[in-house]
Amino acid sequence: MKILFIYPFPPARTVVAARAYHYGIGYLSSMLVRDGHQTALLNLNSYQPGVIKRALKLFRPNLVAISATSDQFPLAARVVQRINRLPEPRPLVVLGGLHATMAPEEAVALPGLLGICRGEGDLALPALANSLEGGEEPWDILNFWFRRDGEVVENELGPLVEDLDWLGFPDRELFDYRQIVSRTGKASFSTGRGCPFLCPYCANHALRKIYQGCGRYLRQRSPGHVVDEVVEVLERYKGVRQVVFEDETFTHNRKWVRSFCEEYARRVDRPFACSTRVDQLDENLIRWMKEANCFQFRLGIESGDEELRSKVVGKKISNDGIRQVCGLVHEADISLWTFNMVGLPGETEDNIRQTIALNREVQPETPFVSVFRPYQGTALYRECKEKGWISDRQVHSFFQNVSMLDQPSITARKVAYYHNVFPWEVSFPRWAFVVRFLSRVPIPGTLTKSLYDMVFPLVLYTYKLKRFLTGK
Ligand code: B12
Repeated sequence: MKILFIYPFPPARTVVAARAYHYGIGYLSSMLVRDGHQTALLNLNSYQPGVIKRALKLFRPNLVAISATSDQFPLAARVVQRINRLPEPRPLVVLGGLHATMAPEEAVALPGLLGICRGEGDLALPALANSLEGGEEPWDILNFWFRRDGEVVENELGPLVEDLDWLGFPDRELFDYRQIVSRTGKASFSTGRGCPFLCPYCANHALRKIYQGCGRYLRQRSPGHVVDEVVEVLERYKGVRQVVFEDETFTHNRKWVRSFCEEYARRVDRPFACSTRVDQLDENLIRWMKEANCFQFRLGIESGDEELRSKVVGKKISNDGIRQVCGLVHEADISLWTFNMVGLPGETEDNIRQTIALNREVQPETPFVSVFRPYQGTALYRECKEKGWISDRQVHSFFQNVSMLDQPSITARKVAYYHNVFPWEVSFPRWAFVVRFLSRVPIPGTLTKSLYDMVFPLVLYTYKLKRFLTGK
């Protein structure tokens, strides 16, 4: 059977997100191919009805499989609507991903869907494709909620795949990976699923609860299997200069890291980057990783205010702890990225200034900043909802500076302002006055847009220039 994946990617303010790899779709495709099905992918960067129609005409899929997180859901909904308006015969359409998992009622309510997949689809989607191909009734397939004659059939979640190595490698050809590598010089990998921490803003605590009784939520591939994949990717796609591990907390299991580092150092000759938490790093880990050619740590600072970081973000990590670990990272001559948020529930301007100050102290090569967005299904979403802080403002893109919150401690306009000035205040304080000025000139008729939004792409070139000048 022919399955067309659609990956709706809302327009970003930057060119960075133009085309990216998606592990979920990669794994689903390889599982479908293993069962003898044929897959294709349509990357959508905006609502392009003509492109959708042409793709369907060209590939003639029996099933369309759309993947969406919450930011992607509004665009995904328009795609479903568009397919539903095409003349018969139309393909069946299913939707899966984070939004369908966390807000299944909203997702399954989309007219024109056969159903939605809650949670991991590695077994569920092939089961659906096999059953449709065999002319069977699909209504009892685990993980799926189906729309059937005006009713919703809610199937339970099936067991989680315990041995991730069994899944094999995710399909990269589907994404034209050669092009991704030639554009970025990077290849990215996922070494496991889940996270041991329960931060109330992140999906993981909710997912852990949803999967209760379905087996172990936190799983890791074996180090050998991960390195096998890296070696295969490096052989197949020439031009990879850096390897990136995208897991949320790469170093949570010391024993695993140790054995991974030994294997990686022995078999791979490319530098790697990874994300982790400050409290999951120490001198020994940093040394092992440096020896294995780790060139970059991406660490979540989130807020410069300890109370906010601990009570709202759920990370009980002190500022001193952050200073100390970032110092060790610099001492080891490893590049540092930090992740930060502005517009957190209860946050004040003072708090944001503390975040800027802490970032200045620890001197990241790149300080990333996002506007806090409460995601449905999380504890922080519920809290903001109860307080009546969630506005009806639509956020269409990952990189927008629009806060969804209307809260007493800070206005949405101020949050947008700090989102704009943040990287400049941290990395180029002498030039920040330009951005401060541009960000204070509002574009009439808009809530958060300022003159700065019109010159925003410049920020990218500034970092490129900095990297060029410093050779990093
Ligand atoms: C790796 C990762 C990234 C990577 C790559 C993401 C990608 N495109 O693959 C990077 C670093 C790029 C990234 C970026 C962002 N991320 Co991210 N990321 C993750 C992380 C840690 C793991 C995702 C993953 O690969 N899981 C493993 C794969 C196999 O699972 P999966 O993608 O969910 O797919 C499975 C199922 O969902 C299902 N499925 C998926 N699609 C479909 C479709 C059908 C038809 C079916 C049947 C099933 C199905 O089957 C798949 C296989 O089992 C998650 C945390 C988490 N626990 O999910 C956050 C997460 C997805 N990210 C999140 C966010 C917010 C972002 C950013 C917006 C952050 C920011 N402000 O910049 C950006 C988005 C920009 C971008 N370029 O994508 C949120 C999304 C929240 C939400 N409810 O929507 C999460 C959940 C973390 C959180 N804060 O809660 N991210």
